[in-house]
Amino acid sequence: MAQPVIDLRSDTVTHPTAAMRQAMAESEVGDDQYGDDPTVNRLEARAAEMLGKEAAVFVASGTMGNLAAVLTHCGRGQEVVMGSECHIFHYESGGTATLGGLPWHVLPNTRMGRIDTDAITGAIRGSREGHPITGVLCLENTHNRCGGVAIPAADIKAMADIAHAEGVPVHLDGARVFNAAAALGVPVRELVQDVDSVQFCFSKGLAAPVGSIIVGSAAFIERARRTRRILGGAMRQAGVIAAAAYVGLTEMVDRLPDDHARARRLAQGLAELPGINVDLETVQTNIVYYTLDPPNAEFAPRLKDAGVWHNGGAKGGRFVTHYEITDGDIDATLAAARQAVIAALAR
Ligand code: TLP
Repeated sequence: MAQPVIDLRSDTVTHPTAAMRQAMAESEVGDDQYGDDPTVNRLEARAAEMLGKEAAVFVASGTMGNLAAVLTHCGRGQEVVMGSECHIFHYESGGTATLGGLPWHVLPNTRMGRIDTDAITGAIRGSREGHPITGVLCLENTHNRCGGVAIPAADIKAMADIAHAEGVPVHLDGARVFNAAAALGVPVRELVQDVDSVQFCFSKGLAAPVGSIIVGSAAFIERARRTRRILGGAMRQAGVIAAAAYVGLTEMVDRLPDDHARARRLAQGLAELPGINVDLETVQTNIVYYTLDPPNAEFAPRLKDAGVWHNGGAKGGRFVTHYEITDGDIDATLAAARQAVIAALAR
């Protein structure tokens, strides 16, 4: 019989929980474009309240949340300031530039997912006619490509304050902001208090099948609703999916530290294997990046043969833990990784 798959490619691969499926089946729905869907309304109210903001709007994906938020902040031709490792820069198909006519100003991310405050100061444009007008500063927390690091509120504030002093709003890609709050042991609202808008995802560690949300001031969210409609993202009986997202928000947040502990154990185990390097300082949440030195094209395929899926190539890759990953899965992954490394050494 084929081995069961241990799927560590991402926390996006999770299946809805039994409670989610039940809530979906029983959800009360209405036409959301008339504001009539009670389940969507309840989700938006709860998300806004948890993040300490006035309002929220439910969207189809994290990418749509970032896109709608950035387009709402910026007028056509305004410049988007972002970090060199951020998701908006790497994985959103250039949407804000393509659809919004927004040029990008990319600043180096530090190893720990921050952007140097002097660099932000230098990036914000003055009034010179030849310069684009700075439209928004985008931050990310947890920072995916920087190892899933959790950025404390003080560091978010230091970066945001510079933008705000120049009248530039700040958007946070908080796809995994609840992981950040769990890792730092603070209420999520503390992490977002200094930014103007936040996008966070229900379909990652919170395990819902679909959906993200933008939160911000009531006036901003009203404008973001219009942007969502422009993008074709205004929905009808979306309570069917909002019901699962609501279960994610109310039942899946408190268990995130379990994912973090498993990621930590995986990272420590991998770091002990010859030829595998892990920057353990950056392993703070549910993401583990590693590099292979020397490169080893066999490593990922061998893991796959052993039933362990992750995103990896000859030079390294990424594992992500989530609620379907058990302690036994971590043991099995480490055993498979050990085998793969030994096989490479024997050649
Ligand atoms: N990230 C995915 C991939 O696209 C890389 C993953 O597996 O981690 N912001 C951040 C920080 C994200 O990590 C992601 C998804 C998104 C936004 C986009 O969310 P979706 O996939 O719902 O559009």
